[in-house]
Amino acid sequence: MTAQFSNFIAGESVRAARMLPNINPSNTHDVIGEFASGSAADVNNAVAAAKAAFPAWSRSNPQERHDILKRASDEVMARKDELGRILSREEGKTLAEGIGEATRAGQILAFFAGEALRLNGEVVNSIRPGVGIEVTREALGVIGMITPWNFPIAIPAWKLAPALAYGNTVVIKPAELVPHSAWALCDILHRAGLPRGVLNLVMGKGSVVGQAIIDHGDVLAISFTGSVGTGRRIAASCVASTPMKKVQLEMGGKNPLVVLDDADLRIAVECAANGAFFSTGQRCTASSRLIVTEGIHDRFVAALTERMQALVVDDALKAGTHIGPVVDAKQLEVDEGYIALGRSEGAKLHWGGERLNRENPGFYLQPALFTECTNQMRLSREEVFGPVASVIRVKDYEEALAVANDTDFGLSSGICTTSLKHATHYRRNSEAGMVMVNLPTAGVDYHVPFGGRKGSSYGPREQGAYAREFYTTVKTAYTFAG
Ligand code: UN1
Repeated sequence: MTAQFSNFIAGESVRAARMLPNINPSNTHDVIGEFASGSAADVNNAVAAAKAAFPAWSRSNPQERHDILKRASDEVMARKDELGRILSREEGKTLAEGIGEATRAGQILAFFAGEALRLNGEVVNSIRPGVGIEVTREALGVIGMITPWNFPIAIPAWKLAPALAYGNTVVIKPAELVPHSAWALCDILHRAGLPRGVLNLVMGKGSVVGQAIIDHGDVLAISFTGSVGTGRRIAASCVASTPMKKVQLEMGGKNPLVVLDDADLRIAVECAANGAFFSTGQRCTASSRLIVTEGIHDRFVAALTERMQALVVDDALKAGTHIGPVVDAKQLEVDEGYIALGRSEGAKLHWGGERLNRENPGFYLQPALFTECTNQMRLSREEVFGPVASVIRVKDYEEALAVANDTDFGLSSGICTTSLKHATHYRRNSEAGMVMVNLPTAGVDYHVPFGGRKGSSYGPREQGAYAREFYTTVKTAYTFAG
């Protein structure tokens, strides 16, 4: 019998009227389990539980919040191989990537365990005699979270951990393609000792569960990672609702990786292969525009093609696989649509882009490299969210920088160069939230701010101590002591 996974509301496992199968993208015969597909009524119950739990949790001893998050971190670390396997089986990134992501989730939980103790304020002199000013941070209340399928455990962890550390209560809806990882994380946090109602998991469809969370008047803030279109709608509805909701959006990218003539070719190829194709290119930080100066262009394309030919595309759980399958049939259709579009726009499909058959039926796609691209093509402007990269040839550094910044997005941006002058200039002038020198645009540390500009992000940064900006609200208290 297929395993069944229920929602988690008010400290109880709650069965849903409808269930959705969770299918392994490496092998569509493999049904991982049936997961609750919640309703608006489930969301109402979850929000009511979170609201009831808030007064006590927001005033709880920071040592208690620390200890719970630390216990959860310890369990994630102890079970990282198993959790990584759960993740890779439902999402399709390789087992090494899955274990790496589970480890990241464990590290995030430990970091925010410490943050619960570190939350501080300021004492300021007033301009009025005898008056003292205290600036403190307080928890917001019930926070709604809507998380994407491409980081099934790390993104729930980096939203949940700060929310809980600073004393908020939560209703979370993970992406319906990958509920198992989020379910496992919530199970761990619950057993680590969270009081009932502090964390509620409602799985299911965005149009039902996500919408009900966004529309609920007792949800005071929404943290969302996903597409620009959905993000824009969420922000508009957060502003239109009463009371207005605080909102944090992490959306797409069309991240440039500049390769200059003086780059170390080996490093540049590694950055491009990793940034563009690892995790099947399904990262908002993926390097999808490779902007290459003409002196190194042909050598770079040849070396990158050779590197791509050595990448093994296969079952995510199989040893030796470098690139797992695309997440599902719909995303595969999107990827293939962009490959066809690129050709019709006049870009040259230099290598890859073929569908592949493997031992089991899955959504296997060879990474695709386009050359002769312009930055005006839709292929170079729209996020594909697959293993597809465009090479854009430019004359010199100045043109490379201009092309890199000519985008509606601004998440991550990279440059490969041995020139201190160009690296420094690029760091200062790149219009992105994160800049990488001789490193891939994707793959970030967990203890520093994450986020971007323009169409990539909206609202305060995630991760590191900066996360407190979203997950707390500031109070300025004036006291006249007489
Ligand atoms: C990373 O590149 O390490 O959805 C993180 C995403 C991002 C996370 C990327 N929010 O791809």
